[in-house]
Amino acid sequence: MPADPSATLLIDGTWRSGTATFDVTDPATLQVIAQVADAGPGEALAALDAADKAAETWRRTTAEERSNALRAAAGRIRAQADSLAALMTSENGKPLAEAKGEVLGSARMLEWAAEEGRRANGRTTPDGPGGPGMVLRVPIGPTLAITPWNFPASMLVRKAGLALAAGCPVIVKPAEQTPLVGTELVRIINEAGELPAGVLQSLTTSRPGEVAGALLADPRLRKVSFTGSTEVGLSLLASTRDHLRRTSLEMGGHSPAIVFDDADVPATAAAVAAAKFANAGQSCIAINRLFVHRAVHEEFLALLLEKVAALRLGHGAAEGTTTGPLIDFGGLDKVERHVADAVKRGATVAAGGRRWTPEDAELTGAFYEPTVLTGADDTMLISSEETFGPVLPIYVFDDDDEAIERANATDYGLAAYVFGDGLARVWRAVDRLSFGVVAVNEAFPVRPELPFGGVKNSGLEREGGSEGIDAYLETKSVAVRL
Ligand code: TXE
Repeated sequence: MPADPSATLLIDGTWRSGTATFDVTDPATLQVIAQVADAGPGEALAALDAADKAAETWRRTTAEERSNALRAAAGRIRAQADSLAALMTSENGKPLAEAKGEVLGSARMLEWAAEEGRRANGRTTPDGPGGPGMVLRVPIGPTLAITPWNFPASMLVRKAGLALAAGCPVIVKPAEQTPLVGTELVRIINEAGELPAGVLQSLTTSRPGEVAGALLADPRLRKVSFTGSTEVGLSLLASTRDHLRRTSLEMGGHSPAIVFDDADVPATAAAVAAAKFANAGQSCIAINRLFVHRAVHEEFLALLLEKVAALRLGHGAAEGTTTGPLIDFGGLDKVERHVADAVKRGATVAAGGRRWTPEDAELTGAFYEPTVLTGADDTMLISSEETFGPVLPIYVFDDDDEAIERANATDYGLAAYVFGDGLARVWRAVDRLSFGVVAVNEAFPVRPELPFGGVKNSGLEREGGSEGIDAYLETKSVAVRL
């Protein structure tokens, strides 16, 4: 750690304090746990100057050198997984085991980026009039990564790792609620990878609009990669009206899950509970609408309710906690609004359905009980808006086509889940679901080797897979006359 713990701005190879700081709080207790530097537009532009200078240096390193740097960083992250997880839990609230899983997943993503960056091959074309043609893949240039609070390690490492592997300098801007683990990861990647100044930089700020605004107004910024709300994502896209630049957006989802009547019901109940209630439901791929075939509905519900009854709310760092608080009371209000609307329109609360009142008086955060609603229908708010909380509405269906059609009836298109055994039936659903990611009998469809991202209003471009590297490369065609 540096002498001044609020020196959280990494600009041009030096850790700096800002002219001001802002507080970071533990969402379970609402206690202030740290103060970090509050960057403004001036610091943002200093970072862009350094990134612009570093772009040529970084591009000229070999793919192997970049790969080695990322691999070294991944090893260091693995070695420090416990302390990074504790830091994440303190600012995000998720249980330690989930936080550690996310840290280790981030190391795997870096390792993937390290490997895949070495395979960013172009191609040659057959002879034209005077000779062959070549298709080169070249780094885009300085990039900005704007990341959310719900997965503060994996979102940041995914974007930064893929950018660095492709040969692009990257400025990361972690969410204001969770700047600590992101800053620590930047420190580790920078040190372990021995990165040249300006290649990886970090801006903590409570004024994301101003900081991003300064960078977006500058044509030297060649790419922005964003995960967060639809509103902010669309504003980033609008900024390309003045300076056209590549934009990767991941703006949430409204994931359906379909449970066919030939599914392994106990395994499906366990997978659905895991996919829904991880991170207290605050995930862009959390199941938001669960369609269950009438023939297995009763058996499934009983098993699901057992799983939900076993969940334990509490401080993420406490032994046995499975479910932490929501990030803030704004998130809680939205959850309450959705549940009240569903109940008013005829849904039944089968589990939860209210704020959690802990015995421990220190737990003053926004806790909400894991909730299951039965008798949901497509008119409810919860059926069209992303809840981003621990609430699972169940819809009963009789016919596969009907379930697929209702599952597709959303403006979002990030992830969908299918549970069943018959290959043809499952395949038909996979084929017809309009989503960027489809999970088959699987609770966690995120793997480094699979491109992650959505269609429709869920976003643009992909992270992970070879597509994840492509997102940081431009194509340059060379026509040769010999
Ligand atoms: O998102 P914001 P919030 C959804 C989810 C949630 C809602 C609001 O439904 O309830 O969005 O969450 C930065 N210019 N998701 O308010 O504000 C901000 O600092 C540039 C889905 O937290 O979009 C942070 O780094 N950047 C989701 C990032 O954008 C700006 C994850 C996300 O914050 C900015 C999070 C601006 N004007 C929320 N304003 C997912 N896809 O998983 C804010 N930011």
